[in-house]
Amino acid sequence: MGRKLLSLLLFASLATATPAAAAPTAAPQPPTELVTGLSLPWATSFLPDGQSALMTERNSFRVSRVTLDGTRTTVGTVPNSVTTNGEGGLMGIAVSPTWNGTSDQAVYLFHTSTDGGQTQNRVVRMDFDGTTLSNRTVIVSGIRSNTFHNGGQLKFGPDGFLYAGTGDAQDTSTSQNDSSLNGKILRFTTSGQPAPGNPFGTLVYSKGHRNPQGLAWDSAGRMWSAELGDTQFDELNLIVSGHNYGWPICQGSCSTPGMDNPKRTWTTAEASPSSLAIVDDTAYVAALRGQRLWRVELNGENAGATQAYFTNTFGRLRSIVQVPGASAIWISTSNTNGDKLLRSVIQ
Ligand SMILES: [Ca+2]
Repeated sequence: MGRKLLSLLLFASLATATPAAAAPTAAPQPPTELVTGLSLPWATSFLPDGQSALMTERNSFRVSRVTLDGTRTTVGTVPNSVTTNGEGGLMGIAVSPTWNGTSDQAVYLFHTSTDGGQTQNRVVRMDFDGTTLSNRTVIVSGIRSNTFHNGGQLKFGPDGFLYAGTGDAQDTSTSQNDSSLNGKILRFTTSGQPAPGNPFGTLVYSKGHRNPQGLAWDSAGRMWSAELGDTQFDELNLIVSGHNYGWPICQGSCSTPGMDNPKRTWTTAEASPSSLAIVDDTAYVAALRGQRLWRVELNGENAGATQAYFTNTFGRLRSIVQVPGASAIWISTSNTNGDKLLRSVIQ
C-alpha cells in the first residue's frame, strides 16, 4: 500500500470517527464545602476581580465577604431589614461591576425593610470599602412585601442596568397590573430610575410573573429567568422586554394569546427554583423543595437536555453563582441551620 493511499485511508477513518467522538458533556462534579455554619444564605455576588464575593443571609441580615479559598469575614448588616416570618428578609445582592473600593464602593441589595414604619421590599445602595458596609440609601421603594412571594433576586445585566425579580406578594392581581411593581422583572439605573428603553416607560421590564427568583444571561445576551409556580408548575422562561409571562391566568404552558410559555417546566415538587446561573450556555437551577441542581442545555432560544444532580444530598439548594473566569459554581444550601456554601467544578 502506497504511503499516500495509507494516509488517505487514515484521514478517512479519522474523519468518520470524529462525529462519533462527541465533545464530553460538562457536568457539575460532587461539591466540596467552602463555608459552613451559615443560616439561610440567599445570594452571592462576586467583586469585579473575581477573588472574593459578598454573600447575604436572609434572616440575620448579615453580609459576609468570602474569598475563593472559603475564608468568611462579616462586613456588616443591612439596617432597617425585617423578616416576614416566611420568605422575606435580606435577599439579593449585586456588586457594582466597576467596584474598586475607593471611587466606586457601590453594592446594591434587595430587602424587606421598614422605613418610616412602612414594611415593603426595597432596593438600596450601600458603600463597601473592602472591609465594612455603610451608608444605606433607598433607590427603589414601593415593592409590596408579604409573608411569601417576595421575589428578591438582583443582578446587573450585560447592559449595565440592574434587574430585580419581584413576587406577587400573595396578591395575584399585581402581576397583570402595569402600574404595580409586583409580579414583575424590573430594570433600572443605579439611581433607581427606569432604564432607557423600558417597554412601559416605568421600572417594569416584563410582567405576568408569580415569584421569579432566578435571573441570568446567556452568551448572546438573552435573559432567562427561573420562576416558582403555585401548586403545579415551575418555569424556566426566556425573558423579552415587554412580554407577559402569564400569571395568574397561566401556570406552566397554556395557549392564551399574548402570553409567553416557559421553555422548560417542572412540577413544584421536583424543583421550586430559587436561583439560576448560566455557564457556557448551560443553565444551572438551584431547587429548594426539589433538593437538587437542575442542568439545562440552552440551544439558542430553546431549552434542551435536562438532568438533575445531587438529588436529596444537601437538602434545599438556594443560591448559585459562577466563579468568574472558572468552570465552577458556588451553591448554597437553605436548610435554616448549619447551611453551607459549596463549590462544584463543572467538567
Ligand atoms: Ca408563566
